[in-house]
Amino acid sequence: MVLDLSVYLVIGTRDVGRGEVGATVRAAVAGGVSAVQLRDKHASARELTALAAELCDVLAGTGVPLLVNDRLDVALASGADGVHLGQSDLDVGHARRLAGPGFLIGQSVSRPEEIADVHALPGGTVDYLGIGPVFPTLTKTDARPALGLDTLTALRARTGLPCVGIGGIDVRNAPAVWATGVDGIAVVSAICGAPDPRAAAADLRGGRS
Ligand code: TZP
Ligand code: MG
Repeated sequence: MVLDLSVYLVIGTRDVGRGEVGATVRAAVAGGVSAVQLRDKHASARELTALAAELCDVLAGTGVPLLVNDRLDVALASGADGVHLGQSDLDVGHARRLAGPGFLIGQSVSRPEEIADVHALPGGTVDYLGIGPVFPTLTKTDARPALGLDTLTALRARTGLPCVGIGGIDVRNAPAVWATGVDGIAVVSAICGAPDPRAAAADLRGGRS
């Protein structure tokens, strides 16, 4: 699976409603979303596995990978393409050992030390970094303080790994985020909260200069 992070949709049942997750993903992919992460902090393991399997079906044949937030077990069990892990989740070294090669692993970072930790691991452990929150966001209640564009630029410059910015990104500020040198922008509300998720995805993609 080729990793195109350009417009990376992060979605869960609290963002659009249980019945709307599949339809929103389908519309967003039609608009140009290139990667999807299922992130649902309130779903049980069973609910999350069922939803991930449903999204695997939605994405089949599109070339768009599905990653599951937090839960490597759910990602593997459901047939997803990868997992996205934060600093308090299963560490990426153990995750790679369990998942083997060819499975996508993303890691959240917001400090230089966290990037150095990734660089200290064997090459190929982590496929991409999620850097954020770039701007203040109401979507993640326990988010760290916003980094701002200058810090995002500086963090991005520390690594050769693909990077995606996340947090408070919308169609207005997306061009400034692209200008930091990231490989993609990750959004929840800019697509999930839009009246037309397909058009929102297309607008975000179009902001790349
Ligand atoms: N991680 C850092 S900020 C964030 C996550 C999951 C939430 C992003 O949501 P939004 O609505 O795009 O600001
Ligand atoms: Mg996590």
